[in-house]
Amino acid sequence: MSEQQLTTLGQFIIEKQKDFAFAKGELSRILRDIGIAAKIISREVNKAGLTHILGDYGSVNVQGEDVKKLDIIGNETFIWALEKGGEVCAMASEENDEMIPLKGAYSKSGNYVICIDPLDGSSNIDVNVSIGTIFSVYRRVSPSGSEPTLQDVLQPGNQLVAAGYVVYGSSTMLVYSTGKGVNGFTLDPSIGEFCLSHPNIQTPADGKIYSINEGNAAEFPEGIKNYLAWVKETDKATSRPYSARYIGSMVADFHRNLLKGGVFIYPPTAKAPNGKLRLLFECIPMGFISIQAGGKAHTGQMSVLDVMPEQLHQRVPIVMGSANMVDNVLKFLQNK
Ligand code: FDP
Repeated sequence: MSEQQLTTLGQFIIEKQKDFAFAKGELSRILRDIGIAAKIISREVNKAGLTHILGDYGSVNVQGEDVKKLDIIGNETFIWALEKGGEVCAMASEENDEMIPLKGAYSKSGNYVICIDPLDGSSNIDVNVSIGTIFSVYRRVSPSGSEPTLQDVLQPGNQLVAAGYVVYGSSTMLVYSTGKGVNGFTLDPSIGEFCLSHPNIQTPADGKIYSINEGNAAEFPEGIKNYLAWVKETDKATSRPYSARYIGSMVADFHRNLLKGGVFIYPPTAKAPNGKLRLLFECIPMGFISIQAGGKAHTGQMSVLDVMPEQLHQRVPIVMGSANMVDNVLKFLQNK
């Protein structure tokens, strides 16, 4: 693509602001700040092996400096970027037990809150496998200018204003939606900009990929065990057997399935009866993207966007991806 044809994330956000009557530019500024934080984290991820930021938080390097884990760096980068902006009054992070009221000069009067998983797939950081950032944006429910409350962040996905993710893979991509479709941007390191590379992403209704940690199969519900036996049968009409693809880094597994068609499942297990993934930080935002791209996202009980969060770190089972594949998994779950 010639440079004259490029659309940067910043240009795209400003263009799209016109879609929202009465928009005051606050959401646009939040998305811009998220883009800046993502570029900083991408830079840190890319040089992680060189600069002693792999490994456990709490240790000290040979120069006597604190070794910061990448997920701590990710968290701090988002707090810094959002405090500077002033549109966000509070943040909830996978890294913090409690909600974080932001302390920027204008934060208290910010009309939005953000939920964030700064570095998802962290068990993959030390081995140079793709990882990601997941974010979601809500309007606060407490009055502007007051102290933000837990109710501001404990909102169901059907109240989302925007959500998205960044995947730090063979290239860095930012994918987001404000409820009017899904667009993907690839970071061009030569100009330091996210450029529109995947406009209006539509996920295929069907696919041949299933993504699940099958090592836990003995603990899965009967319906999922039956589904896993079914995907391995040979049947030309339904393109079976399917392919198993599981990186163990949800953003990367999700991103591949979004583009190629597939289903991502993290079911309940005997050890984790609500599954492993977090409702606010992982399932709602990724479910929103899936649905916006024409896919589905379900807990087995209801659409993930209809779950009313009760706790910051609540977990839910999740089935999400290509619409027909999700429906099929749900059928197996119902028939057990
Ligand atoms: P991680 O623990 O490495 O941060 O919820 C986090 C997550 O990774 C997801 O990114 C990933 O899909 C899942 O956990 C992997 O869990 P299992 O190892 O149980 O499969």
